[in-house]
Amino acid sequence: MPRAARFLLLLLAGLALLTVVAYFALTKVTRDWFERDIELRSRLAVSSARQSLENNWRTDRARLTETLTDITRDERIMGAAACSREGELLAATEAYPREFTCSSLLASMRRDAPASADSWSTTPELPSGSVRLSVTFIGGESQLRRAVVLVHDVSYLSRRERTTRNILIIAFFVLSLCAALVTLIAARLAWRRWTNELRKALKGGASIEFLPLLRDVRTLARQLASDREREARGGLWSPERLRATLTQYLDGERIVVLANREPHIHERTADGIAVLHPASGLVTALEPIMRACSGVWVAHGSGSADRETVDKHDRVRVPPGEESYMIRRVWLGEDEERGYYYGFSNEGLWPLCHVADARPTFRAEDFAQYVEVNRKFANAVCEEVDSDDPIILVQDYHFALAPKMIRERLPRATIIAFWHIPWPNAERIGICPWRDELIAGLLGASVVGFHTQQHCNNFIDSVDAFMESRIDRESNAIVQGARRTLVRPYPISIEWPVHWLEQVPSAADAHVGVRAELGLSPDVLLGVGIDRLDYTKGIEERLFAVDELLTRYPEFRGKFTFIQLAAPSRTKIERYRKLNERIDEVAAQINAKWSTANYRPIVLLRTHHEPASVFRYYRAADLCYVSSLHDGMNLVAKEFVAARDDERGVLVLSQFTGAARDLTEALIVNPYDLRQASDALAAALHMPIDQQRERMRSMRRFVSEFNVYRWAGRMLVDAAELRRKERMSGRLDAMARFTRTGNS
Ligand code: ADQ
Repeated sequence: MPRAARFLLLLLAGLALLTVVAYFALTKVTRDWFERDIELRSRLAVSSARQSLENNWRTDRARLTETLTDITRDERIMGAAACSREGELLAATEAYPREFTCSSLLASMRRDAPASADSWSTTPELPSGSVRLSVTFIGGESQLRRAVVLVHDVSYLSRRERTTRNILIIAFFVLSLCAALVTLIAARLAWRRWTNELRKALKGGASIEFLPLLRDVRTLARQLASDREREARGGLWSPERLRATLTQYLDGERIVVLANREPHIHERTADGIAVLHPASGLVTALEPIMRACSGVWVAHGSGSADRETVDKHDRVRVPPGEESYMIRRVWLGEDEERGYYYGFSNEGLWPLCHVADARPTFRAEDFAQYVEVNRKFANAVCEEVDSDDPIILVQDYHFALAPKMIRERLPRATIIAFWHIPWPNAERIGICPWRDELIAGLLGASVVGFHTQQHCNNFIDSVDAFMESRIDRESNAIVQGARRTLVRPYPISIEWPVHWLEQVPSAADAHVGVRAELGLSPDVLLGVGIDRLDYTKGIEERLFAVDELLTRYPEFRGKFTFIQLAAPSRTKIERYRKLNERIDEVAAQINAKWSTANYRPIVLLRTHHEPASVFRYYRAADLCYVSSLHDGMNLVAKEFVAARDDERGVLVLSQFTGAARDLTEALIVNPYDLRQASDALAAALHMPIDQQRERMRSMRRFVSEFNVYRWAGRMLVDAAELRRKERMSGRLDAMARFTRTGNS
């Protein structure tokens, strides 16, 4: 509860207490005062009629009654009576209530008052309300000789008490209102003072040691405000919104994507030419963007039937049947592929950027091929553009040099370079003999994007360590001469909804179908792992975690099977071949340990699966375990979430993936810690349905909102903003030059 509200509540409680105390105190004081007043009046009334009362006491009852009637002329005295000392009623006015007999009154007085008292009073209740009876004695020697009883009307006393109570209640409400108002005003003033102070501090009033922090706060606040504004304006990101963004911010210009892997591969098979979709996170993310925006995707033509399917400009329209964009294929010779792809990219940069216990290998001849192939692709890109300021998306570590090469040919181009894998710290980057070339190459881009802020920070530190440039930390930009390169985090995602799901059976059907197909018991609990066969994915550790689960949780023996889909990848590299063999060995070892006549704990499917088939496995599983040892993002985790429209299934996710920052409702584990991982697997298998639903629902909400259209849209909007600024400053420069020439 806010402090002001707490204060106000306390104040109101205090006021209420004060009102109650004041009410009782005031009532008591007024009562005492009225009682004393009545006594005084009685005495005065009786003493003024004393002579007449004494004269007629026993002798003339009619005159005595008259005298009593005279006394009742006082408007507050309702009746009067004269009693003898024996308790006999001698005379009484008409209105005197006969139930108050002289004998009972004198008896009560004898009981309650001291013998010397010359007056006494009591307040009996009558059906018509309260009255006060006062007994006053007249006469000499014996106190009880002559008693005059007066009946006083005290109804006005109750009226007064009611009025007092009402006034106090009104006063309480008025005071409460005032207190609330005062608190509100005080709180607002305090808030304004605080925000003014903060604003002053942010404007530079703060001491110097806080400046970097303040800069960060300012940048963050600006970013959040503009994000919020943009998001509020556009709603959820979708292909339509992305198209609209392209038209609105970039005049509908088409996009040129440069990526090593092509999204549709034409392969020669026994049944003719087939179109395959590679197992690649980059393709999974980028392909929906191209379908939404159209343009050209420049890639290595790697399929056995690729050459047969292109036109004379090496282009082919895709996807088959839809044909919304074009692939421009670039052909590589064996040496080029060996040096650029297997060599420098995958034996050098891949292990350099992943902390996964693999040593990078750098060969000068590989790097030479890398340079040449980057130039070849950069040239192909420049051939595909249709203006001198196109929008070009350069993808991944295969093309670190291409942005600079393209910039040299198209100085006005908007180039966005996205690095799909982690960027390590400056010390580690420093071990690459061509680190300067890599960094300089990337700085040819207008925007360099990474999945996380940490990777951005590492990149900026690397620039700081190895390059001649100015770092504008306020806007996270690198300034070289008149050019700026923004360095920004853009966490990648998947399309939403995933179009492949239209071809996939429901979760219930997939559950039955997959188990039957693999010869598993229909009620076996199923875990699934889906990866390219890569040592960074932690497949070995994953299988060991299953072994640990069966060792420590005997209830799952014979009841839990883990299916590993592993698409062969980079098989020409020794490290990957060894991994292939090792995974086989580990799976066989675990199966030998726990298998029975009709039970297998590990099912290893070491083939490529088309996306619809991958999604069927996601839907059939009770859990998905993503155990990467280091991963930029990992889209498998997000795909599993997208597949589960039944809101069932549990995601167990390595803390070393970018996705662990987004999918916080997954069970997050350290994949090296087998005990912890096996505990998480057991927790997943034991998890009640409603908890599964709650977690899955929340993750689905996140992925649907932070989808790949948002990823692309934000990069394009940032690039457009930079482009607008550059055009503006270009125009200003031209004007300045014109003015100078005109003056000279
Ligand atoms: P990848 O290393 O390829 O991506 P990931 O993001 O998990 O890793 O994507 C893998 C893709 O391949 C998924 O779409 C998955 O469905 C598919 N796939 C995996 N195994 C398959 C199989 N056996 N058969 C068919 N398809 C399979 C790189 C980075 C990641 C980053 C992405 C996107 O390493 O960190 O998330 O780029 O930026």
